[in-house]
Amino acid sequence: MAAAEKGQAALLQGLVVASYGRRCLVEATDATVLDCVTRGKRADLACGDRVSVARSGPGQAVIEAIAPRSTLLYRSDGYREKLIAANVTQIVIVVAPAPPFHEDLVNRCLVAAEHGGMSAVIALNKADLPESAAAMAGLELYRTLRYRVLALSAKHDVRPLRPLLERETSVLVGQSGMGKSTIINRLIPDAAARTGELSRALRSGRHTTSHARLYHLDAPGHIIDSPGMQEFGLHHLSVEEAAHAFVEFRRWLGECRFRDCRHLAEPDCAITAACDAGKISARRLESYRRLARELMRRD
Ligand SMILES: Nc1nc2c(ncn2[C@@H]2O[C@H](COP(=O)(O)OP(=O)(O)OP(=O)(O)O)[C@@H](O)[C@H]2O)c(=O)[nH]1
Ligand SMILES: [Mg+2]
Ligand SMILES: [Zn+2]
Repeated sequence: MAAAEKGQAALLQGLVVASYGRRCLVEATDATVLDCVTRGKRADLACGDRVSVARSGPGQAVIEAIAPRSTLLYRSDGYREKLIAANVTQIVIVVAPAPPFHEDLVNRCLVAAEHGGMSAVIALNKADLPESAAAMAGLELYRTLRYRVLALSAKHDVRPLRPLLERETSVLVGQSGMGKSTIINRLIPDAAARTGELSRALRSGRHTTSHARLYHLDAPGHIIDSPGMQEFGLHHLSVEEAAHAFVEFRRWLGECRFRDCRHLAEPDCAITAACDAGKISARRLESYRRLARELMRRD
């Protein structure tokens, strides 16, 4: 009786395909898309969340529960957290030769992937541009760290990326203007129509993405487009966790003179020694140190 009154029999399972604060679009298991609101002030849903919803009107529902997440990708600065995507298995970091990309941002995306238990791929888009050879040379470093690095041109051919997406839930992340949405439009024909509608509605020549959006691939797998970012705050990490997320540091961690070494300027630091010996790239160590100093200012 109580259960029937609460309408529990009518609960539907679904997948959050877009999230806008307290509102989100949920694709139910019967493929209908419902415009949903959360209860109370709850606004912590992310694209990719699995939810239970109760219908509240035609095409509308209320979120009743969020299933435990296997992964959660998010940023955090000193003040707030920004959820990017839930339940993704893989992060595709999209970079391009132009506009120039920031290596620190790539490193921070990799740190977030390592810390969050997701695999990471680096995709150099706009391979049709002449500057792409130099950009690819700069990315060789990541190959030596055993990350997958590939080149593609969303304008011409996204095939190099396809096999990596099958059976994964991937999220495209990176700076604005790298071509994430162009890649999505190439992969998902239906997506192009949707972004086209949006830009016609807004009558802005710009197509910059404002919210994450999940799409289904024609093969098994899902892909999430996300808004471009300039910074990737990692204030939810400790300095130790940050060091551990630089994969090539791991074999030396624990070998410094001081047990609480932060690998900045301490004497007999195994990480500094490994860098001096050419085993760790100075670019990566500097990037780690910028992150560590930022986290220490927070503390
Ligand atoms: N030459 C070239 N230009 C491209 C390619 N892919 C995308 N672009 C261009 O790059 C610009 C930005 O592309 P978007 O797909 O909107 O970039 P985005 O990463 O989604 O940007 P945000 O949504 O702001 O994060 C557009 O003018 C695209 O036409 C490519 O492979 N080659
Ligand atoms: Mg975009
Ligand atoms: Zn050290």
